[in-house]
Amino acid sequence: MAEHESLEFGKADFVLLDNVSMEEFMANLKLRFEKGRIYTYIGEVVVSVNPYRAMNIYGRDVIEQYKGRELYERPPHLFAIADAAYKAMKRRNKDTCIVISGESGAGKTEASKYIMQYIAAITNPNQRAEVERVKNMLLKSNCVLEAFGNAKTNRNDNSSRFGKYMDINFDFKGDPIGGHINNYLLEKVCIAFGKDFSCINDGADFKAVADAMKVIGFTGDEIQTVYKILATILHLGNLTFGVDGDVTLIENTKLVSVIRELLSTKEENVEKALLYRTVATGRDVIEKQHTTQEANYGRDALAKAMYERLFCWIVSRINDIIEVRNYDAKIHGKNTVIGVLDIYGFEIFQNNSFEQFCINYCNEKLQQLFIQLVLKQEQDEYQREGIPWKHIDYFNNQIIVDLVEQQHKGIFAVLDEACMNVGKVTDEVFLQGLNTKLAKHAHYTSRKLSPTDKSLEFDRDFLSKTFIYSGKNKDTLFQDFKRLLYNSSNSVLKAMWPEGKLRITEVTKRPLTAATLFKNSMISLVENLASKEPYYVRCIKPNDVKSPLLFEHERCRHQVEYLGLLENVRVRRAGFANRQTYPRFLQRYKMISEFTWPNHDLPSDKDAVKRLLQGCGFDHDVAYGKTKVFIRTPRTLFSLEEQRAEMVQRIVLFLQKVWRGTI
Ligand code: AD9
Ligand code: MG
Repeated sequence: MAEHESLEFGKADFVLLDNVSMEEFMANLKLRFEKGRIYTYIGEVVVSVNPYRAMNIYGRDVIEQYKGRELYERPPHLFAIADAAYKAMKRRNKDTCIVISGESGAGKTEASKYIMQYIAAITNPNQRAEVERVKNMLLKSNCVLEAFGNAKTNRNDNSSRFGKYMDINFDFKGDPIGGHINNYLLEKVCIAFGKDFSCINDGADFKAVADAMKVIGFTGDEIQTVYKILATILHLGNLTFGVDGDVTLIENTKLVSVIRELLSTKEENVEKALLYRTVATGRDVIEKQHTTQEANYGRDALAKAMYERLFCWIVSRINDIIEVRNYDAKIHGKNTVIGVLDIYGFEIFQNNSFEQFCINYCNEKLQQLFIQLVLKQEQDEYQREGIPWKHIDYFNNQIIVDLVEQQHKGIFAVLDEACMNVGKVTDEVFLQGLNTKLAKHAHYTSRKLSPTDKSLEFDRDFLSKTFIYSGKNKDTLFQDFKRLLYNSSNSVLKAMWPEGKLRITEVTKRPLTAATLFKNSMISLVENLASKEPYYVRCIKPNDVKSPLLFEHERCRHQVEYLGLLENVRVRRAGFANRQTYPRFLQRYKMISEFTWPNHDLPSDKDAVKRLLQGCGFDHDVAYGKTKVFIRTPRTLFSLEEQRAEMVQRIVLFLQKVWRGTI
């Protein structure tokens, strides 16, 4: 529980509320926001409210105040969480992760940057050149990825259109020695020609991005190619098609020459790929002319696919460069990891499409992980250990997650099945499938099948009013484009499109659908997070107008509700900060009590731990389970640690004297 803060700023930890009610929670959140205290704890979870103004709380001096301190010693801050994750990693050799969640515009990306900056600032005290290099690259890579992966939406001017999970690897000294980025891209980035992405929008910006890429280690050729791809995407946006009789043609042929040049291919190849597709019919291969509609569609798919491929290629190049290479670190020292997850937040627009569905499903998955780790496991353990416990109710959203991802009858499965249908109008098959398979699901409301109303409705905000256009689930890029790009004489570009190598008759395998790919990537993300010790930052967006002054009560209450924060407080308040098995506890603290040092003669380790804690006067702050002792407040643990450090020191001095023969 955080100290050093006067009560005029409200309670620094929601656990300290007099009554755990929504009213008190909201009053405290509002008061703190208005007093410029944007962070508040729930135990070890940080709740953050976007201040929408520059805060003078991230400087070097503040970093120093948090370095190496315990969570409750200082006012709540992201730095404290970053430090806790770092300490757990360093002291206890644990892989940890920091999961940042909240809706679009709530401040996740900003938080992830401050966390990275903090870790960079507190590591490498000896200024090792190699470590400095790695740190610099990790920070720079962030800026490159943002330039390509963020865009303005009506919710956030700098909205992440990709999810990012970054692992930072540390050596035995606790210094960063490398990293790895997983990106969770939305398959078909829904932004027409990427024109909203800042790196394309603004020439000056590209210069800064190019410089950052150079520092990271991209070659001149690579940067040139990136530039050419961006230019191609822009030109594609201006390309129009017309008809002459029954022949489809390109209206502005000059652009084709420009694109040819940029892509280092032959002019007639560009034209052909834009106007025809090659189809295999039995053993014959024929060239089929596009209608203008198909040509338009093909051009758009090409622009999107090029952008997406470029982004993935940039990530994989960055990974090549920042990967842990140091031979010594791999062989000898331990190599532990802190992961930082900054993913797209829930979003509900006027028109919601496949992308919103994926984003919101992803957030449901993360909420489920939070429930599993924070609410469920915790309560399960108390029950298992026989600790008196009154169960705390919460909405378990597993049912929503199942609704989306269940095999055979989940929404994704129904969608995939509909997309297998050749010939029929897929959207209708999809809706029919949903109505048949999910009619009885508690959270699915049956839909009309009118052509104008295809939106799905769920009694769950994140998924509500979504129109899943089935076309977005398929790999829609004509093979001809893949071959065109693969046959470029620009080796960087060629390498991005290896599947273009296949001849038309060799292309048989149906690529996995976007939904399946996304689902698989989410499942493995959650597995990965679950294998680490998690720390949470829960971001709240105070208003929709980016105002530093406005705390829209209803808007915030709603977020508190769906993030399950009140349940979090209840579980935390009733719960215990720390638990250890009896033998482990004794191993660590037995030297602080005459009853247990060097060995105890009590009937069991449990009795010995009881005796020890009674002796220290901490008996009131603990509970004794079947196999573990539970400690309620961190302060008790802290005090045990202090006593232990003191005793260890004394024992060492004593032994030194014995060895020297002075005793
Ligand atoms: V999205 O899901 O990617 O659309 P985020 O990532 O949650 O969203 P972001 O971090 O981009 O939101 O924050 C949105 C804007 O709020 C930023 O561009 C800042 O202008 C503002 N912001 C957020 N956090 C802070 C902060 N700690 N201090 C000052 C902030 N401004
Ligand atoms: Mg973001």
